[in-house]
Amino acid sequence: MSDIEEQKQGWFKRLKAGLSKSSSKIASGLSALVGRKLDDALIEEIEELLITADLGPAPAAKLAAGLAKGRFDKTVTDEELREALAADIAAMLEPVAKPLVIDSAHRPHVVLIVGVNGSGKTTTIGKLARQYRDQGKSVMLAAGDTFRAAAVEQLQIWGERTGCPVVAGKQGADAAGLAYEALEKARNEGMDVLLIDTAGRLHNKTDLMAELEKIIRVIRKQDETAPHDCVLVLDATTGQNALAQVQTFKDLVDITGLIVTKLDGTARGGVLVALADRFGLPVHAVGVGEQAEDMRPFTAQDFANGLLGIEQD
Ligand SMILES: Nc1nc2c(ncn2[C@@H]2O[C@H](COP(=O)(O)OP(=O)(O)O)[C@@H](O)[C@H]2O)c(=O)[nH]1
Ligand SMILES: [Mg+2]
Repeated sequence: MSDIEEQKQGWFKRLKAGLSKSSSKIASGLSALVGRKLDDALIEEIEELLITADLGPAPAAKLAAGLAKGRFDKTVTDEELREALAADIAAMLEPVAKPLVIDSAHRPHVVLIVGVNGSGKTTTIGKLARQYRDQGKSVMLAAGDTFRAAAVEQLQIWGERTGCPVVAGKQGADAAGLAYEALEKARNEGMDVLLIDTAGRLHNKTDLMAELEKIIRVIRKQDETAPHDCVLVLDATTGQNALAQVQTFKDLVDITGLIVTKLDGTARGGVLVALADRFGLPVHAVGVGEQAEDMRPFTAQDFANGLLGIEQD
């Protein structure tokens, strides 16, 4: 096996382990249904199972109906159903599986990270920083969540861990001013990437919108093409609530893509299918743990196989 293949295998193992709660829910649900003829009643039960696994009503209906093609009135096996569902889910996810690409024409490429408190923004910044550092890029972090002192310290720790400079101010400092300062510094130092953390006080939507708009306005004074990406971080354990969060943030700022975290801690990995169906936003990566290396690229077939608990070679 080549190094790259070995690395891929490792990724898939970790993704599969991270998705084990979701896959065991779907797999055990399916195995309770097999050995029967695939009739309308069974199709409906499968549809319900997929809805309880957070895939969303529309995709669940589409997937269940898809199973009937060529199989109606036939006895189906567990494996057959899982393989067929994985293939159809992969086809649904394929269009949104897109990595967060750093454009070297931008110096730096500015990524604004948004999301509600606790969704995993700061941790995701640490993971992205590690990933880009491993690719040999220079990365600067901006502690734009100035609301809580702990948030600034947390980002500073990630900076130390990943060997990236952190621009931080005092607690309560103006987030936009800090973002401006960070961009100025990153430009002067010729950084490849600037990752900007933000606060996620969603209970005060007006304040949050004002803050995010101001950050964007001031960084555009230096680079009118920035931010080059605005990534919404979503916690998969919130299930269907993730859909509402996307809608809310889309109303506040121009979201360019998603990163979905905490897939290791939940049986709700199916929500990725619902998100893809509803919004069609790129999914750049998924979080499967709290460490810097616990982020996987989002690849449609791997994810679908992981979700259905299918072995992969
Ligand atoms: N299990 C797990 N925990 C995560 C993941 N991402 C973040 N966390 C944890 O979730 C909590 C909140 O994360 P944090 O990055 O501080 O969220 P923020 O408020 O959006 O910045 C922390 O305890 C993180 O360690 C993940 O992918 N898996
Ligand atoms: Mg944070």
